[in-house]
Amino acid sequence: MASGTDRSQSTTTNGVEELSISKRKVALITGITGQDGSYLTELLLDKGYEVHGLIRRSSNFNTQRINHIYIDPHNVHKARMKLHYADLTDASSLRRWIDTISPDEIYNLAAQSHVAVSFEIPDYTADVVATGSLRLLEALRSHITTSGRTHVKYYQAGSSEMFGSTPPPQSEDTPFHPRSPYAASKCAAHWYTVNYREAYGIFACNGILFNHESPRRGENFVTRKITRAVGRIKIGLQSKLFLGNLQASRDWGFAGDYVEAMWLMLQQDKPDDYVVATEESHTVEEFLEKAFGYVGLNWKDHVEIDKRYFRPTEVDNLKGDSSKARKALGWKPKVGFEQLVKMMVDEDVELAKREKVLVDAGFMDAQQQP
Ligand code: NDP
Ligand code: GDR
Repeated sequence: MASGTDRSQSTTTNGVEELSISKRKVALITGITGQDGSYLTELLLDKGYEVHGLIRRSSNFNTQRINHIYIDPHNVHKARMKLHYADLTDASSLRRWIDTISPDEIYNLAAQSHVAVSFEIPDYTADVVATGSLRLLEALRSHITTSGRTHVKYYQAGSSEMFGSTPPPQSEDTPFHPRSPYAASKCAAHWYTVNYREAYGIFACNGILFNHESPRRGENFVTRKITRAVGRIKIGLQSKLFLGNLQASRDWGFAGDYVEAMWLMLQQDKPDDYVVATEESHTVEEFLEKAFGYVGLNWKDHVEIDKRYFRPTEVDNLKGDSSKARKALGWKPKVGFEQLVKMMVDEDVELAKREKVLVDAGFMDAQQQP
């Protein structure tokens, strides 16, 4: 699906089309195939942007979350989302695409984003999350220097994991104490972003986002792991769910709400850093109670603890203070905890029903997940 297109290929000989294209804002998103990338793309397309996404090469297509908004690039009148191969570990690709696309806004969402996995592949996590962000900032700095396009804005996907063991409520003034290679790498990316803002005057913002979930959440994050299991247990495709620490507490919001905060940060007159959170925290156990209870099940009948899912160092308690974002950006979450759980369970019950049809027809093993 990725193409080698550039902006000039989007223009036509039709004057009206060319005018509207030249006036259109252009966004570049890394991590477009991820949960947040898909919601942000929808938001920006709705606002009339042309959206370019960098995707990495994989042996299977990794574009499931954005397939529904993909239009063949040969359809120049309609295709406003374009995909290009690049990788945060490949500086030359980042530099080339920034120069070719000439974006007005860059959203750096790409990451090895799984905290537990970062203990298994720490070098790679640092390479993508920390040094990858530095590569992108450096490519942007070089682009601005050579093109004179000083208005380009940059968003860095920071994380509440940076606060780690510092007790809640956590705000922009709370000291970082990262508890994983992932979190330490996000701290580096945060400070690279601050430094490029101070050293070169680049419009660069850090969004310090607390956990945000959705039916598009990766299936090995705890909320989706739970709602997938609830759906499959309800439909009779599985009976047990193995989890780790149930006492960790998280400030869980809806991803669709959080991408709006990213966009708002880049619409301000001055660059700054913002915490984005619901200001409500719940334990994994509370999530279990709500999700299983919603479909009339008792989580205690199905959940077993597996030590494999405990982390060498845990983040016990996250609860954000997002008063700055609420005041300065006029942002607030629309979806609350209960609504989020129901939205995810509803979608995963439907997904399990579709799986059941395949299992019953002999096209899929019940143990197998698509
Ligand atoms: P996902 O894991 O769903 O998406 C990560 C994206 O990064 C995917 O598109 C992935 O591609 C891409 N990616 C991974 N490695 C590379 C690489 N080497 N080069 C280029 N692209 C790469 O994350 P989310 O959408 O949930 O999160 C978006 C960002 O926000 C991440 O940086 C995450 O760390 C951060 N964050 C997320 C929070 C959350 O609660 N969701 C909270 C705070 C911060 P592929 O599809 O091929 O795997
Ligand atoms: P987190 O999300 O580490 O907060 O990072 P995750 O859903 O992985 O874990 C949340 C909490 O649940 C506990 N837990 C389990 N976690 C997983 N994944 N699997 C289990 O079986 C399990 N059992 C219990 C964890 O120990 C933890 O305490 C997410 C990611 O999106 C990051 O990229 C992002 O930066 C932060 O949120 C904010």
